[in-house]
Amino acid sequence: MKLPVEEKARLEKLCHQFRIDLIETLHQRQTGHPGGSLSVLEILTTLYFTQMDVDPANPKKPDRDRLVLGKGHAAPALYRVLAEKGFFPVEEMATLRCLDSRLQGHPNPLDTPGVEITSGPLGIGLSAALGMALAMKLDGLDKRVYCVLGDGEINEGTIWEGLMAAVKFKADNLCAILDWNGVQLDGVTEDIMPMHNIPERFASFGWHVIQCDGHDIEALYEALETAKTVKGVPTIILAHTVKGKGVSFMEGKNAWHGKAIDDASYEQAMKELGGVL
Ligand SMILES: Cc1ncc(C[n+]2csc(CCOP(=O)(O)OP(=O)(O)O)c2C)c(N)n1
Ligand SMILES: [Mg+2]
Repeated sequence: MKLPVEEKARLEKLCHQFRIDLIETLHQRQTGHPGGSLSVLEILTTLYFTQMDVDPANPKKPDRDRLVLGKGHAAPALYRVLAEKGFFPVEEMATLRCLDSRLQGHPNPLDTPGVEITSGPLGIGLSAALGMALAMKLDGLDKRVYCVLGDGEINEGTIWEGLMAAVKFKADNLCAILDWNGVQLDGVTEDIMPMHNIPERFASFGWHVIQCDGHDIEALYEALETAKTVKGVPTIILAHTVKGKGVSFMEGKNAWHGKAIDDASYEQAMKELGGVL
């Protein structure tokens, strides 16, 4: 199935607006994680606007698809997409990380409508997502669980335990998406902990592996559509992305992993994105 051209254009425009809005919020609040939020935007947007069955009016309806943001530090991107879906007002983004705000630095399902599980400690998301996927099967629900992982996050041993278990339990309603931006908090992922042959590694654990451009909404859509047809094993989409995507001086730079945006950088970023200062 093809994504209609108008829908693709609409979602691309949305992602551009999300980039501007995130720079605005993170500058205003002087906190947050720009790099990993900018790299995951198309992934989250494609999931929420072309795939997932969720209802902002009834966030806990039992027969829903679920998303686990393993790389929980990209919460600002998740919040912006959830706000656009209607889970809470977009204006609430201005309260990011304020005391008593529903939008904390890492996702919290007790406070934030649309958030499924706490994440932040890297490595816990995949196993949690697997538990949800298996529970859905036990409940006879034909729904899916998506788990977005960072490429630094997959250094964690718990990820590899989850990968094994998902194959053993034939969790074909589980789809992981790797935000493969090549950079983590303090450097290039291949330097911090070399993980050669990433596609072969996942395949050798028994997962169905798909690769695509993680900033190309059509490619993501097609990968997600294909994943739904894979039976008997879970699928991982290795989405090639750029950390800090869209802001030249942030792209590929671990320095922008979790840095507050100063005034000069804010002005430069807004100029590049065509945002209003
Ligand atoms: C268990 C654990 N160890 C360390 C950290 C600190 N930390 C937060 S983000 C991050 C790097 C994550 O890199 P990656 O998964 O590649 O994320 P992205 O590049 O998408 O931002 C680290 C080490 C953490 N949150 N959890
Ligand atoms: Mg990374």
